[in-house]
Amino acid sequence: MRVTAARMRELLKVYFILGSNNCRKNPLEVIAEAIEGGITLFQYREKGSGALVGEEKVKLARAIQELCQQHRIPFIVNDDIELALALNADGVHIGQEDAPAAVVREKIGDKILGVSVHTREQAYEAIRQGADYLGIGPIFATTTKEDAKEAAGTTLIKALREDGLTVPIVGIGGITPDNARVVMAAGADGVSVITAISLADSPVQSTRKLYQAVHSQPEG
Ligand code: TZP
Ligand code: MG
Repeated sequence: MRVTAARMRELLKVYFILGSNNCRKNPLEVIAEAIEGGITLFQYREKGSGALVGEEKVKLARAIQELCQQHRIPFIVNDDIELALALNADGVHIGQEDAPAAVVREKIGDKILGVSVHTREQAYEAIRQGADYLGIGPIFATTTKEDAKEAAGTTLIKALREDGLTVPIVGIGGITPDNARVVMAAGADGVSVITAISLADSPVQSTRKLYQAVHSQPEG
């Protein structure tokens, strides 16, 4: 059975993304702390300079998946459909440069499918092709993604909500405990972050703060 929209919205609340090159210490330690702090979903995104490949990538993926399973945090793989299938991951996340969402949906069956979109057209197309949630960003400036587009703010999230679209949406890019509320107020169901947790002095504390920001009442 496909994930329900209601469950997907809950999973997106504090969505932590990480690859080995996003942290200064052992990724497993960082993820353990993030889990302790309250992340709701995890994505393994092993890419960019210094990223692991081949057996090393698979080995780390397996270790992270095991940790996530112990704590019942769904484990999503970025881009690498074959790895997701080989590990029986809970889902995959793809961008516009990857295979079309419909092709990926066909391959992964009922696993969770997330798609990054940058325009209204891309958003509707991703939904039509079977996305369970949309990733929208970069909302704020980020240096984490080497080929990231310019910060686009919350315009697209707001536009889709004004259209009446209820599909689960997560914001990404430069999100921190201090600006997470802005993303939620625009209509996102949650926030996805890399460095706000992976490079925090205390990943536990930073995750707790993100969790609080996402669950706090909108200002006004
Ligand atoms: N896609 C858009 S921005 C981004 C990705 C993967 C990087 C987000 O990283 P950070 O450190 O949370 O800004
Ligand atoms: Mg991709």
